[in-house]
Parts: sequence; C-alpha cells; structure tokens
Amino acid sequence: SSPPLAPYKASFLTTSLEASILTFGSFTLKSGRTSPYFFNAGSFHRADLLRAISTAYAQLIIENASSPTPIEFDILFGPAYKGIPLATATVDKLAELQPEKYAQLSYSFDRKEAKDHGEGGNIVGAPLKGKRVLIVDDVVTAGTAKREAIDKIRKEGGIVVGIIVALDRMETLPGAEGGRSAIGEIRREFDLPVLAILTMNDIIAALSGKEGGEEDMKRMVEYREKFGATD
Ligand code: OMP
Repeated sequence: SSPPLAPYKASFLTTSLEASILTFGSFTLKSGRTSPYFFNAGSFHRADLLRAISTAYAQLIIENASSPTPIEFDILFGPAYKGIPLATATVDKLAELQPEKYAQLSYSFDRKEAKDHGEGGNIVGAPLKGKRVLIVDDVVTAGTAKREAIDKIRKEGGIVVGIIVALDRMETLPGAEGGRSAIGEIRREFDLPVLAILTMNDIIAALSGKEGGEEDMKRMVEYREKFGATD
C-alpha cells in the first residue's frame, strides 16, 4: 500500500471531490480513450476554489524547494487558456506564503494567436529570454499540451526547468511500447522534472476509504489495468 497523502494533497483532493471538479462516470478524453473519471481544472473559477488550487501548487513548489533536487525558477508559465489563471494565482499565493523568496516572482503565458500590432509577440507577462521557466498546467494524459508549451518557451529563448500539474493520470502514451507513461516520456526526452499534486493512484486510494466509492473504484482499477503506465 502507498504512504498516506501529505495533508495539503489530501485537502486538495477533498475540495476537488466536494466541488465536483473530480467526477466519476464516462468521459471521452482528448486521446479518444473512455475514462471512468475526469478532472476539470476549468471549474476552479470560484474564489475559494481558485485559492484551494493555487495553495496546493504553491505547497508543491515549497515542498520541492526543500528536496535534494529543488527546481530553481524565475517565471511561472501557464499555457493558454486553462493554465493562465493557475499560474497567475499561484504566483500570488507563493508571494503571500514566502514573501522573502517570492515577492518578485513573475508569471507569463502564451497567446493562442500571435498579435501583429501594439507590442506584438506571442507572450503576455514576463519576457522569457534567458529566464528559468516552470510550467504550471492542469492535467497530463498524453503530454501533448506540455510538449507544445516547451516548444513555445524555447522559441522565446526561455529555459524550461520543470513542469507542475494538478493531476498525473499515469497513463501510457497512446501507441507507446512497454507501458511507458506520458510523463515518463517527457522526463526522459527533455530531461525535466515533472511534479504532480495528485496521481491516479492517489484517487483510487481515496475511493477505497470512501463510503459508496466501491463502484467508481472498481472501474478506475479496470481502467488502470488497461491504460495505466508501468513506470
Ligand atoms: P494531454 O495533452 O494529452 O496530456 O491532455 C491533457 C489535457 O486533456 C488537459 O489539459 C485537459 O484539457 C484534458 N483533460 C482534462 O482536463 N482532465 C482529464 O481528466 C483528462 C483530460 C484528457 O482529455 O485527457
């Protein structure tokens, strides 16, 4: 069995369930897979929920800062659109929790379409050139969205130093050999740390202790047997 979740992770999971951000049923994913659960980060639009998710990202960053391999960064980057409020709120939360370290932290994000007038450019917020950039995003399934963000940041001269997400679904890359995970592929290919507040395994573990959660858990375990990564 897995070790108990850190209190900030458990609290984030409880909030996600209570607010129906994490839901169970039948959902078609971007990859085409039919999933028994879905995590909708777009639903953190209420002030208390936005604070819950920015607090959890900030705690993940603070926890990592005292690890043997801390990620050093200058800018939090939130890929458009869903990443934008996440990165912005997390910068604010970090400055509130650790002002001595993060009072002058910056955020930035990309435009979906390049602007050809005014200040122009593809980036809004802090310029990326020569800066260490930590990507903040919602969910990793196949990792396609993260690859696009890495490319964009590098084109602007930024140095991508890591990725943090709310949920690692721990799925195999569609078409990948040997059950390798999407996150594992990004780690290897780009040599980048990828951190998640929660994983699919955390959700399954939480359901096993929840009254009435047996059916959802059974379907998630079946899904994990089919699409779960081995690394
Ligand atoms: P990848 O680019 O394949 O990693 O897909 C991640 C994206 O899928 C997220 O940014 C979401 O738009 C969406 N998604 C969720 O938001 N929640 C989920 O639980 C699953 C997905 C998904 O479609 O895989």
